[in-house]
Amino acid sequence: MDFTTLLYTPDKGVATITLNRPDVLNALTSVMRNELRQAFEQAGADDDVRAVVLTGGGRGFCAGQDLRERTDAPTPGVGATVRQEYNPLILAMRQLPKPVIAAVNGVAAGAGCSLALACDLIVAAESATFLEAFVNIGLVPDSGSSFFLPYLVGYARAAEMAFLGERVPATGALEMGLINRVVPDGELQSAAQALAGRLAALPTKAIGQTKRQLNLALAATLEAVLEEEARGQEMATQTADHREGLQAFREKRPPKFSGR
Ligand code: LHQ
Repeated sequence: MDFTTLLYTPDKGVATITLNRPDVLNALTSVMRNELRQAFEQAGADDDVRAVVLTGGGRGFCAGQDLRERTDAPTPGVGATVRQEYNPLILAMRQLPKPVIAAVNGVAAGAGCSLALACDLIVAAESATFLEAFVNIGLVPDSGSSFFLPYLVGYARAAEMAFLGERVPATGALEMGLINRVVPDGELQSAAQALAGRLAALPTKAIGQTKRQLNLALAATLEAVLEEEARGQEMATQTADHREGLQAFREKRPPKFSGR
């Protein structure tokens, strides 16, 4: 299948999906979310693919929702967007019975951070950063961040990241258990491919079932948290602070939030 917003490259058992909107740090549009889900489905349907690498083209991994895609905030239908486009993508990644590795080459922000966290393993370049950017524009975590974040780093660190929306450098992310490995920038792709190659040579059915079991073991259901996130995002997009956050982003100035 031909994609317009990403590259899909199967090679020796490893399918590499490269987010390909580098000018906007691979911010997610509706087309891109749908293509991403299709790419994961394609990897799932192809028996020759036994591991997947997700990475970003250019200097960013993924800056989350494309904030220029929405021009008339508040958007009443954002809950539907989360339910119909983001949530099925996160579930497709987590339900894929094959290992998925994020090769985080630069900033992973908002839903872009969620996308990385939905992978099974995360390898990051030294210069990569992770931020739960939602709060900076008056929104709440979505796309599974409020599920995966406290599970990975514990409540206190999750709350700090989600409340403050600050950039966490790759080394800090490694220390807090958010990610698996940090490698020099120039070695990221080869390190991720080497890890994926190792995984692709392992018993794929057993790895798939192991993934299923580990996910089952996470007590709360992901579906319930995803639904709560969709409801919360619907509420947050109706606020004055979200409008101010968007406006400030577009005008390249710090936002002045009012609490309304
Ligand atoms: C962007 C973006 C972007 C468009 C950088 N969009 N252009 C939300 C709402 C509704 C439904 C469901 O879900 C969600 C989930 C979310 O993901 S909400 C969170 C959305 N993401 C953000 O708020 C992050 C916004 N971006 C940033 O804070 C910064 O750009 C980061 C920290 C990611 C990177 O900073 P820098 O490295 O300093 O790069 P930059 O800011 O200069 O960005 C480079 C270009 O990319 C720039 O364009 P320009 O034309 O000026 O070169 C940005 O405007 C563009 N860009 N993020 N999300």
